[in-house]
Amino acid sequence: MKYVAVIILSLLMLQSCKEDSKKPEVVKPVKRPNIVYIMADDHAEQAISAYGHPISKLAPTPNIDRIATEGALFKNNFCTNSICGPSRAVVLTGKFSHVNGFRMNGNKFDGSQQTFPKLLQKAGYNTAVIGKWHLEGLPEGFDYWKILTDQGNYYNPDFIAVNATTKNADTSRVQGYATDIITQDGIAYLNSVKDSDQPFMLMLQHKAPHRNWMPALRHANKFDAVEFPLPDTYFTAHDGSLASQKQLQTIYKDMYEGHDLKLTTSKGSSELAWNPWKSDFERMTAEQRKAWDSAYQDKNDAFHDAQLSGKDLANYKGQRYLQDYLATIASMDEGIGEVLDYLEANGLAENTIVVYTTDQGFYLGEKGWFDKRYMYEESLAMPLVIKYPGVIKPGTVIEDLTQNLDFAETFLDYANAEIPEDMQGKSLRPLLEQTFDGDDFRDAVYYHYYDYPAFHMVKKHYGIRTKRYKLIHFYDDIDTWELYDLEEDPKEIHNQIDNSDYDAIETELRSRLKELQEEYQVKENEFKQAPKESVESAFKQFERLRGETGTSYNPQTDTDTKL
Ligand code: SGN
Ligand code: CA
Repeated sequence: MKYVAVIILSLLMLQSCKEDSKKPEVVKPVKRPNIVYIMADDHAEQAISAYGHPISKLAPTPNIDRIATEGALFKNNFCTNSICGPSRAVVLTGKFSHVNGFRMNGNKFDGSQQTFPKLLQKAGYNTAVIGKWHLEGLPEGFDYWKILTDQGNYYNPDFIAVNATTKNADTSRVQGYATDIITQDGIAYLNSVKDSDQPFMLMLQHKAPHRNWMPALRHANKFDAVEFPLPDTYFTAHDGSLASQKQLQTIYKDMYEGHDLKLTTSKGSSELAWNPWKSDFERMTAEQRKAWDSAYQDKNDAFHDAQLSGKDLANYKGQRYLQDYLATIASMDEGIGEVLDYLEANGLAENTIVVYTTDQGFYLGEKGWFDKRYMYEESLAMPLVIKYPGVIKPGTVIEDLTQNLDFAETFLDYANAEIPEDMQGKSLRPLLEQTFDGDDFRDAVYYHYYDYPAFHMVKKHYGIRTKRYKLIHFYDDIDTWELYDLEEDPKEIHNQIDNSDYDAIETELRSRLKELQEEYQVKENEFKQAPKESVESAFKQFERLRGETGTSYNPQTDTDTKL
């Protein structure tokens, strides 16, 4: 009898547990903030005016700056692995790539694992993701989602969403410009939850300003008359860094003249020069294409008239790249303004945390490059601004070392939900509220990039960055170490690894690096080299893809008649 009673009681408990897991937990009495997490793709700090870089002064981002002015700006926020999918997986899980399993683009995110949206949902939040996803598989842990397929397209993009009637994930093409569509969908979601008692968390994730930098038609000529300052490392020789010599991401060597730079084959023609993927342009409607061609006609004709070569051509390419890159940001900044205005107009601004960030930094001509991947500053840095009226003091500037690893913990902390022990970052709340009183929030960040051989052929590497120094080990094909003194050499041009003045620092960095690897549970098998043949064939394939347009420029060997 006793046993029967125990069994019945257990069954009842099990039943109530099951019901509990279906129902959101009882909301705690505090009013928990909503979270609007806006994330761009490849948006460099150099292109956000709140960070004050000369390029951004000529192409300001007033709405992103609004978040910084009303809240906090992080000056030393870094990604753990400078590439799209992996950075997003770190944000969702609060765990390094080697723990969440998503090491490089093309991996499939294990959606069954713990993520902060799932935990927020469990804690009673309504959750949504709109825009770029790029984790393969479909989002889990979201009450509403509508994602771009794969990398997404600027014009008339395809979205996957759950069909309300059939409950299947359906793909459909949406007419318009990706950034504007994502903004409008975000506002529609906000509109649908604004009157609910449930707090919400929206991830609004743009395609812009990702390659191939196609601006909205209204911005196609926005920067035509502007001359942007190209970095003084634009023609750097990469002495002392074999790893930097071996990439395929130099603006004047590797950019596709049609696809990337929107150059045409000859004067008067609207046919694009080298354009290995036609689909970005072919998916435009005839009307969009006509407007596009006429917007680009004058500058392309002027380009053909100028007959540029050598260094002049290399400089010109840098300008064209920046004009388009920054023009795609203009639409995004406008959209962010609309979202901020919406929150204000609907009485939501006070109780909503707004975050703006991107998946990783980007090169705007530093070292001659575009793209990201390296552990050098431009691509390691991840812009981050956060506002929460009444909680974060306007104009707060945070210099401490922080990472995308900390985002999940921060959101859970503000949602008053438990932060799981196995998350590897820490809540940024003490920094945001200026209550942190320890010596160092974090003395060093750990980094590991795996995506090789792949686009741009940046070799695998890992390393450590402290406030002042950086030590990197490129362990694939080449086995080289690099050490930079960021105070003496912020542009990372002088590798000090062989300079005996830095021996003591090197020893210290190596030992701290080891400790971090232990702390973060990095196993031996994380350092596998790619098979030699696959590297060779990838190099060939990407060099072929670059096309033989005859206009690539090598500042070290090419004689320049115009100099
Ligand atoms: C595409 C781009 C690359 C870029 C990767 C990764 N080429 O392949 O330049 O490095 O994506 O970008 S493209 O011309 O086809 O756009 S990421 O943001 O997804 O990591
Ligand atoms: Ca990216």
